[in-house]
Amino acid sequence: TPSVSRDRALGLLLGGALGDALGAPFEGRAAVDAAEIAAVERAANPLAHTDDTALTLALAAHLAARRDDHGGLVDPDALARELAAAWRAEPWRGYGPGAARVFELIDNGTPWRAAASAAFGGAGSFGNGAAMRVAPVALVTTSARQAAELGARTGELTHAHEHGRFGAATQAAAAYLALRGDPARPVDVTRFLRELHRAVPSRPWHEKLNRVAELVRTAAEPEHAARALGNDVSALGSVPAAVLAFLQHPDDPVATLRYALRVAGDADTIAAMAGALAGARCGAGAFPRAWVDRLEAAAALHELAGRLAG
Ligand code: F2R
Ligand code: MG
Ligand code: MG
Ligand code: MG
Repeated sequence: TPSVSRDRALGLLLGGALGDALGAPFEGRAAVDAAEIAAVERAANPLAHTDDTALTLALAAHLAARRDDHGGLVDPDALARELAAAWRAEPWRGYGPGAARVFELIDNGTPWRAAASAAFGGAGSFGNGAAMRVAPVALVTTSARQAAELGARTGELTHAHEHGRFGAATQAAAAYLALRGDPARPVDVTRFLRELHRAVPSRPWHEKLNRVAELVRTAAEPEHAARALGNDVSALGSVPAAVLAFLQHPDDPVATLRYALRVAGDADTIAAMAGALAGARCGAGAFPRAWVDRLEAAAALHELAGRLAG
């Protein structure tokens, strides 16, 4: 497999962080309009990230350290402890209540499988927390299928419900396809979505991905996409909208981010996932310099991109 350029590795990481930080003020809102987004873009304040980026940083650091050691791609027990340590260090980053409880158990020594399985009365979490952090998996894998499998394995550390895992698998495969596609050729939407179908053996996911295809075909507005796909904190109710935001504007990361923010609902997370896909395809240079300079996590993301590229 040809190597990943530093620009695209950095784009994947910065795109996720920009979506998270630009979307944070809008999280939970029923609607977001273009003027509000423009005001957040124009402001000069630092762009603070939330749990989405905090956990992405922890996962990316784990992948980079494993790569330097020539170990397996992940060490699940160690990764679970590192994710829990990221929560412990900054519990105020906006974590979901289920996630906080799982991390607290792991941090206190409970094995991750027991901790994740105990969530929500034993159902496990179907939140999008596994999907929102997973994009860096695309940087160390060599096929969409492998990205999906590794994504699911990193997801089940906290998300025992199948939809939590499927969300991570879908977003990981999408990030792989975005990263490995030729940016000089238009994205083949049908083929892209066919690969995502293969990544997730699940009727409800296939049904959502079919709707994504139709919404691309009709150039649906974000408000309509939110109703057709969902925009909530569940994986099934947010990952499809993020994939759609990317596929609506695959060669314009700023347009992808704005579309994702206007989907509203879990805006930070939908924009983080969409931004990672856009940056993976178009590279870091496609984001406005002024936004990147405001990112609180910029230095850490640059360092990790250097270690994960190549
Ligand atoms: N949690 C938030 N934002 C709202 C709170 C913000 C915070 N209080 C603040 O402003 O400071 N954002 C972050 O959480 C989402 C990722 O969630 P994750 O990590 O999957 O967490 P959790 O708690 O496991 O799941 C999220 C919610 O989904 C519902 N849910 C999940 N599984 C369920 C099940 N089996 N049965 C019923 N409900 C289930 C619950 O409502 C969970 O709280 C991202 O948006 C991130 O930005
Ligand atoms: Mg968040
Ligand atoms: Mg969120
Ligand atoms: Mg390197």
